[in-house]
Amino acid sequence: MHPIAAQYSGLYGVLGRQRSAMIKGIYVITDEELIPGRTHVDIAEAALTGGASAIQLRDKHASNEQLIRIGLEIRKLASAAGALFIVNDRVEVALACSADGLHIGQGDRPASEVRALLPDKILGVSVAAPEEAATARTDGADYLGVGPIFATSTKADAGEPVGTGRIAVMRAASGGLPIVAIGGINESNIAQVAKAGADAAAVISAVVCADDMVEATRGLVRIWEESETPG
Ligand code: TZP
Ligand code: MG
Repeated sequence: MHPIAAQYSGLYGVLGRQRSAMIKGIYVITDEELIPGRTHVDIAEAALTGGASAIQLRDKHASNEQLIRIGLEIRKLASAAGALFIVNDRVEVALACSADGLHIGQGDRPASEVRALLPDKILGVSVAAPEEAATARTDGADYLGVGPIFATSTKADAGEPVGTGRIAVMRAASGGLPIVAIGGINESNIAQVAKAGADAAAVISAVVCADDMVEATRGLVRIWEESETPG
């Protein structure tokens, strides 16, 4: 490697470790389609009040313009709460809202391309197989989304549940990147996810469909803190 390139790759390595260290706890993903009238901002505000450490703005249908307006609101709320703000899929929205990061799946733009566009942001990549985990790391991912851990009806094409055992398998394949477990996680099973060694648990319906979103988030945070494994 050219010495200048080596110097920069070392710098990105340091930045990456700092970014990765912030991925922990309860990560709430917004979804306006589950409960009519519950907006992305309502969900984010409640989740942050309840102690979520990260909010992801996820909307497959809204325009970039609409999402930028919403994202700017969530940006302010997350900053005030000391939480991370991550955008799903949309590079332009993440940039326009000064989000902390972007989350992409295997069907989105390649992670290496997104990393080049967003050198300073947290980059999360959903992975289903150990080879995808290794590639995501090489491409510059800061954390891996792994799931669905349990059955979920929130994402139609999520696939069969992989179980909590997949968390350790993916971590081994990723060279130690933080793992965000997702899919069907709720207050009755989140302790298993923490004990399996996940760094964070991402939830949609467990918060968005709860009668009281603040209390639901608080409950998940409490169980997580009681159950997480050190390190
Ligand atoms: N990716 C894998 S499963 C899933 C996503 C976005 C849906 C998670 O939703 P829920 O309601 O927490 O099961
Ligand atoms: Mg995607």
